[in-house]
Amino acid sequence: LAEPLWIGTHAVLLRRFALDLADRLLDDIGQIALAAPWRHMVTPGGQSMSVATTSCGDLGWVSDARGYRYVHDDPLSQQPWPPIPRHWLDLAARARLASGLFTGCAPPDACLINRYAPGTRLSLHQDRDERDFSAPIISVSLGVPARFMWGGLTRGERHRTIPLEHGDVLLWGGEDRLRFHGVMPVAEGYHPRTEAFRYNITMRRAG
Ligand code: MD3
Ligand code: FE
Repeated sequence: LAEPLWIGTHAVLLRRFALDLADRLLDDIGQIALAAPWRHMVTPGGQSMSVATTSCGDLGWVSDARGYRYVHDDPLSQQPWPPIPRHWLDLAARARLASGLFTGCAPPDACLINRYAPGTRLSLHQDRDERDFSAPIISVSLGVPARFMWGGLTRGERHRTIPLEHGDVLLWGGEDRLRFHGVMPVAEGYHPRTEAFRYNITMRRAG
């Protein structure tokens, strides 16, 4: 396994950390999307997001004209989101151990899943809809690679560009928790397990 790459005092990239689990994670995502289908959330400003999303866990992230928030039920089905698979939580715990950080933190209770088609991007933003900023966010990248933008605590600050590939795990919290970040438009590509798509899982403590 590659050495942890520290990109902040409380942010670490574990390259290929989830590679041996990737097939299973993708199968799980397919199952989750049967119960909670992919959708394009509408921002409070009225724009439809190019990234398709779904969620699992006790809380799922939604956006509409009223704003961004976490909710217990999928607004499409009006049913609870599917649970976070046990082994996803195990993966999050192992990533935390590998980082040596965040040992006392509460486990994730929310998981946002993003799907990027070619040309899809996620513009620079902060994740601040969670109630608990002390717990880290753990992300897993799957499929077609992307260039991740890693910014500062203000929108105007210059950002670094970090390639994220199939199986890469990124976790961050503490003083890096409120950094601006985003994903550059995903290039046309092909991955044997995901074809033209990129998927990203982010496990969070929202409640
Ligand atoms: C650093 N997702 O879902 S994951 C998101 O690849 C999101 O789909 C991106 O940003 C994706 O909100 C990036 C890595 C990530 C996520 C949130 C962060 C890095 C972060 C929040 C603060 C700092
Ligand atoms: Fe984000």
